[in-house]
Formats: sequence, C-alpha cells, structure tokens
Amino acid sequence: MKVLVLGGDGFCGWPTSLHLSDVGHEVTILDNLSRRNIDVELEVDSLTPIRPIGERVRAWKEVSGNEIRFINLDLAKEYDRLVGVLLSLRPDAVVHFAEQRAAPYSMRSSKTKRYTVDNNVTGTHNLLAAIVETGLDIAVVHLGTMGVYGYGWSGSAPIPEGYLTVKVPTPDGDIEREILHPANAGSVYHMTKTLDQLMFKFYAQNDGLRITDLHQGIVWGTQTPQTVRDERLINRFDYDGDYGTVLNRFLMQAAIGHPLTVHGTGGQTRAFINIRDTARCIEIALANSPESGDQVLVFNQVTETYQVRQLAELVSNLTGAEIANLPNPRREAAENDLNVSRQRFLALGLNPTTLSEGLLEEARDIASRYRERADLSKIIARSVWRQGMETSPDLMQ
Ligand code: NAD
Ligand code: USQ
Repeated sequence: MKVLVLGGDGFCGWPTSLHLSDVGHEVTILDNLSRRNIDVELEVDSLTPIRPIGERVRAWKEVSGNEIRFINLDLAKEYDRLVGVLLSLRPDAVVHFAEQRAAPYSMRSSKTKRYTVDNNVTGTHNLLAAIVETGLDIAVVHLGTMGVYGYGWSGSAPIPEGYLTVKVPTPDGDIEREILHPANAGSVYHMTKTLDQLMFKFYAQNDGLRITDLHQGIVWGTQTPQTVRDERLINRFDYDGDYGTVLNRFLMQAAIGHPLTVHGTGGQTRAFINIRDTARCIEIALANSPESGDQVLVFNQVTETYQVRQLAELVSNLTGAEIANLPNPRREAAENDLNVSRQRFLALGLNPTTLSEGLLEEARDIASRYRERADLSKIIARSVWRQGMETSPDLMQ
C-alpha cells in the first residue's frame, strides 16, 4: 500500500513508519516538526539523541534499502498544499498521528489551550475535507485516545469499542439505539479527541469516508526492532513534566536515582500499550479498514490496565527506587476502576506485548545510557489544571 503518515516524525509515528516500510508498504511522512519546536519552547529535549528527520530517513535507506519520503507541511494551516500532496501521491491510506498530544501542555495556559484546539481540530478537519475534495478513495486510520471515554462514567461496565447500546424510553415503548460512547474528556487535549470523533462520524455518514479510530492507551517503551538497527534511527524518549508519560517517566527516574513521582495516592487506573504493539496495531488496522458507507470502526488499542501506584511499586521493586507521593497537578479522580473491551485487535491476530521485567529493564537501560542528557529541573509536572493548584518543588538538584 501507499501510506501517508501524518506526524511520522513523532514518538509513535516514527517507529510506525519504519515498521510499515519494513513490512513492504511505500511510506511518506508528512510532519511540520512542531513537536521538535515545542521542545525548544519548553527548553527540554528528548532523553535519547534523536536525529534530524533528513538524517533519519537517509539512515533508514542505508539500513533497509527502503525509501521513506518526507514532506514538511502544517496540516492545520496549509490546506491547499495538503490537497496537492494527496493528488500527486494518491495514497491508499493515511495514518493520522499529527496532533498536539500532551494533556499537561494543553492545560498550561490559554495560549496552549487555543493552540491545541486550533491545531488538532482544524488539522483533522482539513484532512477529511481534502479527501472529499480530491475524490480519492483513501482509508483513514486515526490515533485517538482511551481518554475520550473518561474514567468511571459507566461504573463497572466494560468500556465498549466505541459504541454503546442504549434503551430510549418512548411513548410506544423502549427503542434500542447504538450511540457513540458519551464523551467525557479530562483535559483540553482529550477534548479535541472527542471533537475528532464527531467529525469522523459526520464524514463517514455524509461522504462515505472509510475511517478507523484507534482509542489508544498510554504508550510505553522506546525502541522497536526497526529503531534499534542503527543509532541514527533511535526513537524519542520524553521524560519532562508535560510530555513524559507515566511509565516511561518512572523508568527514567529510576535510572537516574530520582524518586518516582506518583501524583496523589496513585489510585488512577489507566490503559497501557507497548510501542512495538502500536506499530503492529496500525498495520492490522490498515489491513482491515471499513467499506464506504460503514460507520467509523473503533478499536480500543490497549493491552493492559494498571494503577499508577502498581507501576511505581513494580519499578521500585525492580530498581530499588523510592516512591514519592506528590500533590496532583491535575483535576482527575483519585481512584478509579477501568475495565476495557479489547477483543477486536485480539481477534485480528494481535499477540500483545505485556509488561515484563525484560522490557522494563530494556527501557530503563536506554534511560540509563542517556542519563547525562536529563535536565533535573524539568522532571516535576508543573502544568496545573486550574490556577493556584499546588505542585511539588524539585526533588533533585
Ligand atoms: P508526538 O508529539 O511525539 O508526535 C506527533 C507528531 O505530529 C509530531 O512529530 C508533530 O511535529 C506532528 N504534528 C503535530 N501537529 C502537526 C501539524 N499541524 N501538521 C503536521 N504535523 C504535526 O506524539 P505521539 O506520542 O507520537 O502521539 C501521536 C498520536 O497518538 C497523537 O495523536 C496522540 O494523541 C496519540 N496517542 C499517543 C499516546 C502516547 O502515549 N504517546 C497515547 C494514545 C494516543
Ligand atoms: N502521573 C503520575 N506521575 C507522573 C506522570 C503522570 O502519577 O509522573 C499520572 C497522571 O496524573 C495520570 C496518569 O499518571 O493520572 C497518566 O498520565 P500520563 O501523562 O502518563 O498520560 P495522559 O496524560 O493520560 O496522556 C497520555 C498521552 C496522550 C494519550 C493518553 C492515553 O500523552 O497522548 O492520549 O496517554 S489515555 O491516558 O489512555 O487517554
């Protein structure tokens, strides 16, 4: 297949692009490198020394013999160029990773709230409008998030894959309807993903676009079988308070001797997936896209659920790291259950990578190798959900 990967320079997009290229797809990456610019704005850098995108794709050509093209384009701002790219490339599929993805960054200030909404909502809408304008038959695979469902909304009932069957009372008796699971966003970032869902529903219904929305959990790990093939292919590793996600942060903190930064009691239960499975899930989704006229196909892209404190204990038992219970900068339930349906990927052959000591150690080793690159003043999460919320001082100088 000819696959256009929007956001293919990012944490999930880069290893996925390599994986798709490795299994024989013809890959083009489209990215405006905004994530690298946000690092400059936040004065932080990936723990791993990621190379410029030009060097990355040259290294991949050397290592694999496969070409990956790169197009620098802003999905949210360069609509006409986007239409031109689709018309000249005529991709069979577009994989859409190109959004501002950090919940804390989206809550930092009114500027970052507005940027996140403008970038994510307009970017997604531009893609859908451009596909309709070109008249091309392109399957869309979008990276959504488990956070669209919220936590605890439907009690102990398992979170379905996208749709909920409800009974509506009418004067003539109850009728059954299948509706999108109610949206229950926990941050401005998560809110943009709930808006994406509505746009997908409309364009699938009105224009017959073929859309798969992957509600992905928190991704952990760094390297994949492709990124380890050459130092220049190394994936990014975010550890800072805005972009670092919980398990990778704990592994990095353990590697540098920093206490593990549990927000509150650590009773928050979240869904997880290893980066290797992200790439495999996209491959599976591409091979199983819906037909025109079908409703949006939703997969819950998660393999396991854990409480934050369970992860801290796991990492602490493995490494001897201390656990610190810090004031939570977010407004979120202190404790929640999470029961997620995830049959679709399993039925299509996903063999999940579960959290194992070996993989945890591999990720910790990478963090350990690049520990000198860590800026200790960037570890504590300081973007608060409401002005005036308490945050922790630095725990290490
Ligand atoms: P990332 O920030 O590392 O990558 C996103 C990429 O998109 C970056 O390279 C960025 O430069 C690019 N981009 C952003 N806006 C763009 C625009 N307007 N035009 C062109 N390029 C643009 O994020 P990631 O962790 O790789 O996440 C990718 C997707 O997966 C996101 O949509 C995110 O919501 C979703 N997701 C991520 C996780 C996770 O744990 N990382 C979990 C669930 C879902
Ligand atoms: N947390 C800590 N300590 C930390 C960091 C986080 O206790 O040092 C807690 C947070 O308070 C939260 C949980 O861990 O309760 C998860 O936080 P996170 O930053 O790991 O993940 P989140 O903000 O949910 O966002 C990440 C990605 C996002 C994706 C989402 C999937 O950045 O792009 O959409 O995971 S999900 O959570 O399933 O919605």
